[in-house]
Formats: sequence, C-alpha cells, structure tokens
Amino acid sequence: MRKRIIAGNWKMYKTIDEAKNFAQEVKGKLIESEIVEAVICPPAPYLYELAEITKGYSIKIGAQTMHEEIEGAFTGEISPTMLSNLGVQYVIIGHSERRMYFNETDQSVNKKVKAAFESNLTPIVCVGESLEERESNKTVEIVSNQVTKAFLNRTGETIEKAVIAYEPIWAIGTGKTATADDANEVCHAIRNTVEELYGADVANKVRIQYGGSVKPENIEELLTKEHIDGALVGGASLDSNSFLKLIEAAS
Ligand code: G2H
Repeated sequence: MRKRIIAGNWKMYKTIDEAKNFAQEVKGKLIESEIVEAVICPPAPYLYELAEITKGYSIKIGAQTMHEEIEGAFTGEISPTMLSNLGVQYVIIGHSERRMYFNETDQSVNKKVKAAFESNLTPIVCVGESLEERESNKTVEIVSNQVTKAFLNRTGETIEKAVIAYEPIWAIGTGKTATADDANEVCHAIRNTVEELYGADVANKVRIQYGGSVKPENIEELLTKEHIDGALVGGASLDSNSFLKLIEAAS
C-alpha cells in the first residue's frame, strides 16, 4: 500500500513568527502513521528554524524550489546540499508558478530531479495542463510528456521514491477543483506513463498527489480514488487547524 502524503505549499506567505507558531501548534498533534505523511513547505528563509522545531516529530519539511547545482556563482540561489544539510527532506520541483514566472522548463526540472536524488531529497514533481490544453483534449498528452521529460535518464529505483503532483493550472488558487473522477483519470494516466517507462512495480510504488484548491471539504472524496495518494495544498495549508483537518481526513 502506498503511504499517503499531504504537503502544504505555503508559497510566499507568513511571517517568521506565524511560521514558528504553526510548527509549534501542529507538531505535537501529529502521530507517526503508516497511512499518511505530513509535510510543510515554508518559504526558504524559515526552513532551518522549522526543521529544528519539528525535529523528532511526525512532520517533515520541504523546500518550494532549489537550484540544480551543488555550489557555484549563482547569486541568490539555494543548492540541494544546502537544503539537505538544513534537515529538509522534500523539495517541490516544477510548480506551475515556477514554470510560468521563473522560466522553469522540462529540462531544468529534469536536472533538478537528478540533483534532488543525489542530495537525498525527495522531489515532488509538479505537472499539469492549462485550461486551453484541457479544452483541446490534450491533458493526458501534456502531462505524460512532462512526466517523461522530468524523469529522463533516471532509473526506476529512483523514480519509485519520487512524488508526482498533478496540478491542473486552471485549478490553482482559483477555487475550481477538478472533479475527483477527472483528477483520478489523469493520475491514472500518469501511473500508466510511469509503467510504460519503468515497469509495473515502479508505477505501483510511485505516489501521485492531486493539487489545486484542495481543502478539508473536498479532500475526502479525492482520496477515495484509486490513483490519488495525497494532496499538494496551497491556501488551505496556511491555517494550522485546516492543515490538521487535511491530515486527519487522510488518516
Ligand atoms: C496549487 C496549490 C498548491 P492551492 O498551487 O500547490 O495551491 O491549493 O491554493 O490551489
């Protein structure tokens, strides 16, 4: 059975005090579970402090992005080794906001996936189609292509540890959610793509999240679906009670 994963993507929100309060509030309320894993992805300046606060508790820390090189003259960037040295365990790669505003491409996503694995970080690789692509029935083609390119030149052994987040761009921060059946259908197509590339065993192990306006009110139905192994949650992960409700729904 695949362990569910609920990851909160805080994006560029919260003060340091709000971030610390959140971590203090939730850490003692989460218990180690075989069923669900809880992750929060705060803004980069808060990673170290939150990793320290949550050390030894059943909540993991993820970064929202990273550079693909280990070190170098890349002003303003953060390397994968820096993240893992801070106690970070996950990293979101290729979120549609990064692709849209920061020129992230399938090629840079591929380099970052490689770099993440080499630094013992688990990548949460985001894929998803635009509204125009959906309306022209290209969803599966677009998403399968993104998955194929993200994992190019990686082995099945590494891919089975990855997390893939299916986030239709038109559902992000808009309040619109894909229906649970639609989301499941695309997550199934993603699993099929992984199976074609790396075999059934890897496809059965890889975890696929849905993301896009997930909240306590709609997560239960999403999680009843066979191919949805959790959620990447933006807005509804910012409030500690709401985040705890999401974890509870997945438990
Ligand atoms: C999609 C999601 C988190 P929200 O970006 O990755 O955000 O839940 O606010 O739609």
